[in-house]
Amino acid sequence: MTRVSFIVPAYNEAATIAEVLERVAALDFDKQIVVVDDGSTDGTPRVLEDWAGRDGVRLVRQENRGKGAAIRAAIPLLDGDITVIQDADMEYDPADVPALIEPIQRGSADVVFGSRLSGGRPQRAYLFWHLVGNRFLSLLTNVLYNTTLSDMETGYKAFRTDVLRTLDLREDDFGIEPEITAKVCKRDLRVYELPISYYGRSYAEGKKITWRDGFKAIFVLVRVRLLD
Ligand SMILES: Nc1nc2c(ncn2[C@@H]2O[C@H](COP(=O)(O)OP(=O)(O)OP(=O)(O)O)[C@@H](O)[C@H]2O)c(=O)[nH]1
Ligand SMILES: [Mg+2]
Repeated sequence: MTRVSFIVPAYNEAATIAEVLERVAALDFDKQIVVVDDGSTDGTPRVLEDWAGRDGVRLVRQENRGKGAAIRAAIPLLDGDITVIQDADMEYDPADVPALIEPIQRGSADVVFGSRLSGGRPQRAYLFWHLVGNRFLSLLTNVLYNTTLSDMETGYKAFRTDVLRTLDLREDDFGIEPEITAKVCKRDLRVYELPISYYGRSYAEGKKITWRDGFKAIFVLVRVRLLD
């Protein structure tokens, strides 16, 4: 049976982290859950106390350095065959994970992206300029790397763990998403995508990514293409 590792980056997610972890824990796989809380200032650490010491759960605490640093801190601890990045904000539904990892389990894919922009249901209908930005960044990815991804910025990415380990990730902040996409596409890996649901939240509800991260994504996509 495949063992699945979940990386859960969590920064000030007290409202949703417990539900996310319960839904992940309820999935019917052999699994490991690595939660990285770097300096949350809300009730997140208190919620996580209940999860410390549970079977297959690892908690990492460190100084706040961003989503990328959180993901990178988790990588050396992974012991599953497949790794899924699971945001802590309930935008991405763990019920989509079995479908997400299936192409890896059957031996067809090395990496699978869950796409919010290819007909998954339901989708929150909001944030027009984010949609424009995500479509543009995906188009740029496809031009630079000769791929056909519809949502390179998606938070739901699944990997063969040995492949994830070799990506040599360096970004600390949200630059990790274009860095992962670029490095995966640059190498001769089998990348698949499939539609997922997306229960998007607003900035008032705690969303943290901004237009600055969008500009940085352009820079990272081009840099990896030309230099790395
Ligand atoms: N540990 C840690 N997690 C973070 C940090 N910044 C963001 N995250 C987590 O990364 C995930 C994505 O952050 P969001 O604010 O939801 O970003 P978003 O704008 O919704 O973008 P996506 O969900 O990635 O499309 C959430 O689980 C956050 O808690 C950070 O500095 N440290
Ligand atoms: Mg989010």
